Amino acid sequence: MQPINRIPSSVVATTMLILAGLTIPRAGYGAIWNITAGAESADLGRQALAFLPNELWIHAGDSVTWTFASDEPHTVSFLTADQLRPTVPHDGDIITPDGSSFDGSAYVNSGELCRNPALCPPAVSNTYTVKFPTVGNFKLSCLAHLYMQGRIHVLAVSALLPYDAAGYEQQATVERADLLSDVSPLPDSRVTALRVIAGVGAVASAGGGFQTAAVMRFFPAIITAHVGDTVEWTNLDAVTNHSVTFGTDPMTLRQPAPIGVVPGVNANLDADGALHANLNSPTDNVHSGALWPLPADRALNGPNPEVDPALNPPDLPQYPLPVGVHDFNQRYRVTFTHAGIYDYHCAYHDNLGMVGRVIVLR
Ligand SMILES: [Cu+2]
Repeated sequence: MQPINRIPSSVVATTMLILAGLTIPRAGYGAIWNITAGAESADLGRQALAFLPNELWIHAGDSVTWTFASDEPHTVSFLTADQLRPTVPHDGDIITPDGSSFDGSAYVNSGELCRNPALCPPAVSNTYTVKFPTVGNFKLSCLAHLYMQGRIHVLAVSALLPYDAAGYEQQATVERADLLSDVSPLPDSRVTALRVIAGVGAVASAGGGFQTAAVMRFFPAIITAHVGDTVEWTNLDAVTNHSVTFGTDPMTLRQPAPIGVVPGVNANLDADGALHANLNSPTDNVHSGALWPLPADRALNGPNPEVDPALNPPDLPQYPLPVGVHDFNQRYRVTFTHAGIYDYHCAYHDNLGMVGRVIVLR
């Protein structure tokens, strides 16, 4: 073997550059990984509330660009370890600039973005990029949807990555197809003449956390009743809130309106806890408030004693509850006192085509 000082320095330099190029993965130079947030059917009724794929292994120094692919808005948000989920995810929240870095020390949040930026003001783009300068495993959350999560595993530049871009594309395609066909839109046995399903949805899980499949439709969309009949709506979605809204949207969507104040258009509680409104005319305004699925029970005494408390969260994985879920109910009833055509909508998802009609005959 020749001593290295016998080799011209230019040859050594060139050889080292070639070796460097061969042994250091390209991603080490700051690769950008392109994935998507959200997916929807052509009619917008089926929504995948998911990061696709929801788990990614990258190198320190790499960036991830999410393209928002649905009319339903989502956020790309990285909370710090001790940070609680913001109370108001949609409005007035801190938004960090496109291209922000996340290393676990400071909050990064895209704000609500969607496929068409014009539908998600003040957004001007349907992409958001986050740079990951340091090694770590980071949880990704959508602040608009509680059960929409992901994980970004940031590895040392020398580490081998398990998947390439094509591999992630394949995973995303499978997860997308699965979520967009996940729930049955019409469980026939539960629909009778005067009962309407206000949305169906299910929570699924992938390696990086929760994903949600939701069908944002009323089933059936058109229903015929007679004067004096009561129609009942039930939200069958595991986590997505919907509303039954006749007329104009109130200022606060979460609260029912009006309640006990407008003669003839009152919304009162039935004995079984369901809100119940009376409608006299298609021009009356009534709003169910957010119809939420009932939350699971909280765990007694916090940690499971069989598990090291230091390793076990104090509550079940579903908790803490999203702030503000205290006025939930899943059911709403309306009695129609006059004939007419009554159009209604979900105040949260009418932009996706979640609308319905009750034809009231004499
Ligand atoms: Cu809805």
